[in-house]
Amino acid sequence: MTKALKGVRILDFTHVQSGPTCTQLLAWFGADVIKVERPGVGDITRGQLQDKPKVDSLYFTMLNHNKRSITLDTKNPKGKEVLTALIKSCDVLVENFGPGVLDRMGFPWEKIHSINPKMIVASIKGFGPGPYEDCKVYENVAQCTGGSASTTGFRDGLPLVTGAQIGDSGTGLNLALGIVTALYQRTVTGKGQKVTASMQDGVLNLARVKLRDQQRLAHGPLTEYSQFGEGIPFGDAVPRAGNDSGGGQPGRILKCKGWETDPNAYIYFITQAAVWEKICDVIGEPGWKTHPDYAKPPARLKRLNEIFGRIEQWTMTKTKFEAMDILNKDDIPCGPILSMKELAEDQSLRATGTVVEVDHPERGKYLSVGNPIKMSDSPTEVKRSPLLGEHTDEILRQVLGFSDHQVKEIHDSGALDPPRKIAAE
Ligand code: CAO
Repeated sequence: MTKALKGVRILDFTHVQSGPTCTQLLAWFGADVIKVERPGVGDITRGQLQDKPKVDSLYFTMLNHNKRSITLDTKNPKGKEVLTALIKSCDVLVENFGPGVLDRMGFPWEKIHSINPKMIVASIKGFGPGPYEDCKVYENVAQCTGGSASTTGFRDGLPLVTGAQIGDSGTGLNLALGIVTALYQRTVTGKGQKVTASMQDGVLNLARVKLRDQQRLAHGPLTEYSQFGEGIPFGDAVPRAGNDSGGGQPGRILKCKGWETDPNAYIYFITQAAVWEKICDVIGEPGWKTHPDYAKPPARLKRLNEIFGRIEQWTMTKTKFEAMDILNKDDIPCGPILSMKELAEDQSLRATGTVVEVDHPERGKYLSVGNPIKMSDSPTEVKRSPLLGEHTDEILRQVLGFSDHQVKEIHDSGALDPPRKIAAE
């Protein structure tokens, strides 16, 4: 079976997390992804959060599957020649360098476009044009500046960052979509274009419902927030709403059997209006089906603490999985809080390839998250990440067509070695 992006070649200048998630997805769809890394160092994540000495970290291996690695000093004159050849033979250049790095390297958009007018140049930056455009950005900076942190956490606590990497992996997804869209447009125009995705924009896009609430606030309190039922006035900005649901159906995280010792013995429970009567039966409050204080959603909004307190009395008598089974029989929306341990051991996620075991020559077997997007005609095989520079000669010869003599010249030039330190005079 063929792969959707077979024949597309990517010059992958990405590092850390945001960019590599994008190119990993493209590689899973079949693109030939050539990761260009600094000689001797490589992507900095190879050596970060290492669990085994001198072995590529899980941080790196889990973000760089299915790619080939070439080391190249792009500040060396011969290195620049090799980079120019790569630009000529690739369809897309993807980068998430700090602002201005590509220009300082001597490869601004205009130059790349003149070398290869069909090339798509795709970039992730922390911010779009504006006061912060020159700033370097990491995940939590994006969460804080994109509206996520100010709306996450409890009203009386600090702003919180989430564990899901919405700034990095979220923006990587946006860029991947931009790239395939530009590839599609190129089939009509024959031209490349610039594609940019900023991490602040990406986070704000995911925090869209909170911008919705910001505008609703001008017309009165946000009645589905617990704060409303508690009689606490709203300020002029959307507050943190704890575990309240972001939609129109009130929800909460509730304790389940074992919560005293298990930090994940909880379930998310949604009091969807359509199944309210079933909820009343399950928790043993049939009288609430007709009682004017509970029967209709607007009446319940003022009593969410009391209602969820009563539901929790019931969930505490069940494990999260027992509660899930019982509630799902009645179509009551809920979800157990699954730990990473439980997800790692989940056999259904293994069966779909969402959790995969990968073998690596230096670290042995490890688990990774596979392709979250499933296509019936472009299946994903997850292949281990490359060692630093593992494919340098292969790329010089097979992709760029350099002769033995030329390859020797490139080696002799120092373009494939770490820059030599010049002794102080
Ligand atoms: N050969 C020679 N030099 C190379 C090279 C190569 N193959 N690859 C990279 N370099 C050089 C660059 O040219 C640059 O040099 P100058 O600063 O002298 O021009 C240098 O490496 C550093 O690049 P950088 O600014 O991208 O890296 P950093 O570690 O200082 O910053 C980061 C990292 C992530 C903060 C920054 O890249 C950034 O803001 N990126 C955009 C936002 C982003 O993607 N953030 C997500 C990070 S994951 O949380």
